[in-house]
Amino acid sequence: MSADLSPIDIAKFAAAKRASGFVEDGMRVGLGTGSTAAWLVKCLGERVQDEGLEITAVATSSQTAKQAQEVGIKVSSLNDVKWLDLTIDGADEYDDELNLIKGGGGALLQEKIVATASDRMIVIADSTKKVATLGAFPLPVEVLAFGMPTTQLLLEEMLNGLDVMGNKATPRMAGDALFVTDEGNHILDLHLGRIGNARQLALILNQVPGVVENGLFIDICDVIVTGYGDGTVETR
Ligand code: ABF
Repeated sequence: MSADLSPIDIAKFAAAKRASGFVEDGMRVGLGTGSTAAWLVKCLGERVQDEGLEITAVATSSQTAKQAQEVGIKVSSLNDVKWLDLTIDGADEYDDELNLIKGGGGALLQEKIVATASDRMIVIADSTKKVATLGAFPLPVEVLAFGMPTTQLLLEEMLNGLDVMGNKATPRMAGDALFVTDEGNHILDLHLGRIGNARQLALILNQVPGVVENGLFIDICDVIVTGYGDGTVETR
C-alpha cells in the first residue's frame, strides 16, 4: 500500500483488507461497488494470485465486474450462482442498528438484490460513514425512466405528506445529466436531512408507481467493518 494514501483511503483499505479475510476458498461472493469495494476486489485479487484463492464472484455493477476479471477473479451471474455465501459492499451511511443508506454510486438495485441473496452481508466503510440518524447523505431512489418526471412529482407529494423529521424533501435528478443505471433506470436524490423512521420510509417509497428500489438497506447488513485513518479496524 503506497505511503501517500490519504487517511480516508487508509481507512477504506484497512476495512477492505480485514473483510477480505472473511472470504474462504470455494465461496460464492457478492462484490460491491464504490471505492471501498474496489479495495476489497484488489485484496481478493492478491489472494487469488498469492494463495490460489478460488471463489465465484457476482458483481453489483459492470465496473466491479471489470475490475474483478482484471485481477483474476472468476465472475459469474446471480442467475447462474442462484445464492451467495457472503456479500461484501460499501455504504454511504450506517447507523447503530446497521441500517444503511447505499446507492450513491448508482448501483443500489443490483447491490440490494445481491446483498439480500446472501447468507451474510458485510459492509466495509471508513469511520466517516457512521451516523446517529440516517439521512444527511441524499437518499438515492431508482425510478423507471418511463415514468419520469411524473414519478418525481408523485414522490414529492408522498414525501411532503410524511413526517421525515420535519424536513421538506426536495427530490431532484442526480447531477446535471440524467444519471442512468446499468438497467437504464434513473436515480433521484432525496435530500431529507434526517430520516426519523427509515424502516417506514423504505416501505412507503417502493409503493410509489414508477419507483424501482430505494437506497435504504434495512435489516440486511450483518456485520460492519469500520476502518480508521490510522489503519486500525473495528468489526461489529
Ligand atoms: C456502494 O458504495 C454504494 O452503495 C455506496 O454508495 C458506495 C460507497 O462508496 P465509497 O465506498 O466509495 O465510499 O456500495
